[in-house]
This record gives sequence, structure tokens and C-alpha cells, in this order.
Amino acid sequence: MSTFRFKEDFVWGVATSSYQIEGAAREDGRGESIWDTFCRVPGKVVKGESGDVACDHYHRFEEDLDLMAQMGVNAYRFSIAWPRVQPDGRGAYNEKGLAFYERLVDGLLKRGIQPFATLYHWDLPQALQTEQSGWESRDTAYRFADYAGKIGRVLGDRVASIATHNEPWCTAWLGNATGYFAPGNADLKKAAHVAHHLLLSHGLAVQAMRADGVKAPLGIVLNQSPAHGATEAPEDVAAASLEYAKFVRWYMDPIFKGEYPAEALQWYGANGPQEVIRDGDFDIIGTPLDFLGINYYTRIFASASGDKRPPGVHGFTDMDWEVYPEGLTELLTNLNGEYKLPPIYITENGCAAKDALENGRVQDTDRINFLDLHLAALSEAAQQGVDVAGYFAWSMLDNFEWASGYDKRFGMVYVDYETQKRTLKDSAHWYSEVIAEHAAAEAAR
Ligand code: IFM
Repeated sequence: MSTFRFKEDFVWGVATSSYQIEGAAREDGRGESIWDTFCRVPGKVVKGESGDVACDHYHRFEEDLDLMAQMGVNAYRFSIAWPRVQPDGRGAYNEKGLAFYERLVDGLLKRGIQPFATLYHWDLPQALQTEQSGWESRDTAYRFADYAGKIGRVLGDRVASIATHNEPWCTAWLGNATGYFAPGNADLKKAAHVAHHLLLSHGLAVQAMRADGVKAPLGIVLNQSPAHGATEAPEDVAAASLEYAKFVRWYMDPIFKGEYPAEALQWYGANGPQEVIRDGDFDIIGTPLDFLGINYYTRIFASASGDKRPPGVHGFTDMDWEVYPEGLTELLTNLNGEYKLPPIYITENGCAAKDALENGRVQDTDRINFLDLHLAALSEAAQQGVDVAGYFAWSMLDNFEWASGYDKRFGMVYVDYETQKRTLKDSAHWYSEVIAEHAAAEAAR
């Protein structure tokens, strides 16, 4: 096990999201989400699977919190299903849905685990999609701010932080440019409009929660990667720069610099966001934040010829994503030089592996290696001056991996979906040791 150097009050967590684990899709007044609808479209999700039952966490959350306590984590990042607490995305709130998240947060606090809430991890109320084309509509940003204010009032005094969005690039790009995710649109201009409204909704939500007196730190979670050209040839270097502008800077620049990157705007051309940008939007989007969450999985590898297969010196995960830990150090140190950043959390990092339960044990050595390499890379970034406040492994549990269904296992806890039995994998035991060792090293310092 490597030795990692982090600050004394470093946050060691695990993460999940509502649609991927909760199940109970039609219980206690939960409304439909765009993922419920999308999963029913033939061919969209492997084997036609859905989050209807998932890990049945809605009914088993006490057991899951006990497992977290057993692992020794001091934080848990979860998301709130908007349609569970406000079934139509506007109007009446669902008391039973709100009560579930209150029980969850209280259960965490009782066990000494800090609750890190995310307001939107892709499960938009279907009613907003049906009635006003979801995030294509500016009004959805205002509906989101109302919902954020409500959550702030109900949970804001008990959670350790609230993030507005998880990975808005996925919502905008995978949901609207490629159609790979819900709601399944394949239209570049729609994607640009959606991205702008997501950013706007983020700023409006932060303002709404602050106006309601929420004291918990507020932020956003972005998925990010450094981008490398396949060769040193100028056209490959330019391809990498463009991919970085579309993936990372498209979200970072509006939030921290008040503008979209010119390079990407030029690429979008007439399909860009210009028609939906209004005076004052960038002031709202740039509302100061208390933290930035970064989800890191791999790097972007770009070439002018379109060949995107990297060399993969550390191998590839079961998602066929290159294992590239040094990219995390590079990404964070570059961001630190480029922007005036609040404290950073790695809000997701992990890998899918072909895990098998044999004699009651899951020997997920690949995952342990992956996490070890990435924690070392994060520790290196901290040594180089990046203000790293915490790390959340993705994921606490095996779960519904969106369009890939249940075949891809990201969890530190194995889930037998037939019986819903949970088994701590070797990586969970390893993570406990890392956390305990860090605490002991800090105590000795
Ligand atoms: O499972 C997802 C999660 O919902 C968002 N970030 C990436 C993970 C792995 O694909």
C-alpha cells in the first residue's frame, strides 16, 4: 500500500446516485423520471435493464449505512431524486420522499458519517421533459432553483455540503448530442442549449439556497480529464486542445471566468448557445462557490484522424477506459494554475471490473491497484499545492451503470441482484486500512 499525504481533516468517502441504487421506482409517491422512460425504449440499455429495483437501497439503506460504518468512511456522497421529492418537477412536494432523505441524513449523522448531497444526478422529472422539453427550456432552470431552495430548507442544516449538478457534460452531451443517455436526443444545438440552461440552473440554485440561509458549503461536480494528442503533430495537438475546450473548459470557463471558451464556440458555430444566452446569465453562473467536485476516470486521447485508442500503459478497465492515474495530477495542477479555485474534492474515482463472488469473497485486485495509483496521483497533486479536501470512491455498491445496465460492476461492495445480499470486496477492506493508516499517521505527526 502506498503512503498518501493529505490534510489532517481529509474526507474519505464513497459515492452513489439515486437512480443507480434506490429502486422503489413506483413507491411512496415518487414521480417518473426521464430515466424510467428511457429504460423502456428498446435498445437503449443493455438487456433492457432499468433502475426499477436496482440495489433496493430505498428499503435497505440502514444496512448500507452500517456497511459504510464498517468500512470506516467518514463521508457519503449520495444524490436526491428530484421526482421522489417533487413528482412533477413543479408544485407540490412529496412528504414521503423528503422523509426518506431526512432518515438517510439522520442515519449518517448517527454513525458519524458526513452527508454530501447532490441535487441532480440525471433523473429529471419526466413531467418537465414532456411539458417543456426538459433542460432545453429556460424555465427548467427556475424549477430547479425552487427545488434546490426546498432541499436547502429541509436538509441544509444537517448536510456537510450540497452540489447542484453531477457531470452536466453527460446530461448535455450524452443525453442530447449523442442520444446515448436520457432523454435520448441527437441534436448538437439542443445539447448546447441544454448545457447553458444547466449552468444557469446551477447559479440560480446556489443563489436560492444562499437566500434561504443554507450554511452548508455549496458547489458543483464536473467530470474532467486532461486531453492528449495521439502524436506531437500540430493537428493532433489542436484536436486535443479542442476536446479539452468542449469537455472541461465549456463548464469551467463560464463558472470561473464568465465566458465560454472561444475555441469551442467557434467549433459549435451556428449550433452554439448564443440564442439562449441572456444579459446577466454569466453573473448568475459565476456565483462564487465553496467547493468544486471533480470526477476523474481517465484521460481524453485525441487525434486529427479520429483514432482515439490510447496506448494504455497501465491497462484498461471493464468499461474499456484507459487507466491513466498520472492524468489526475496533471489535471489538478493545470486547473490550479488556470483558475482561482475553491477547495477541491474528488467526488468520483473508481473502475468497473469483472468481479466474481467465490467462496464468499471478491478478490478485486485490479480495483485495489487502480485506487492505489489514483490516490498516489492525488497525493502528488496535494504536495504540488492543490487544495484537496477529500476523496470519494465510486462506488460504494455495484449498481445500475446507465446504458450498460448491471454488467459493469463499480462497487467496493458486491451486490447479488437475485438476493440483494451485500459482500464487502477486498477493495473495501483495503480502503478501510488506508483510512485507518492515514488517521494513525496524522495522529503521530
Ligand atoms: O456511474 C457513473 C456515475 O453515475 C457518474 N460518473 C461516472 C460513473 C461511471 O460511469
